[in-house]
Amino acid sequence: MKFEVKDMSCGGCANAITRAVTAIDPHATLEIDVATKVVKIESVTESGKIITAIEDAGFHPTLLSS
Ligand SMILES: [Cu+2]
Repeated sequence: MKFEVKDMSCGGCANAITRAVTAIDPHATLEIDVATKVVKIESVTESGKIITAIEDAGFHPTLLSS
């Protein structure tokens, strides 16, 4: 699935998002582009739970495609 996270501005944000997602799915793989603010996530976890995890880390993701 693919998200836009507009309030992700640096590598620290990217790390926080990676930690949040891998905390709920240790097998998730993330591909993050801070410049375009796009986060691609490979995970069997439903998108709603991924969104909640990223929001709990303090960010506001928008689902672009699932
Ligand atoms: Cu940051």
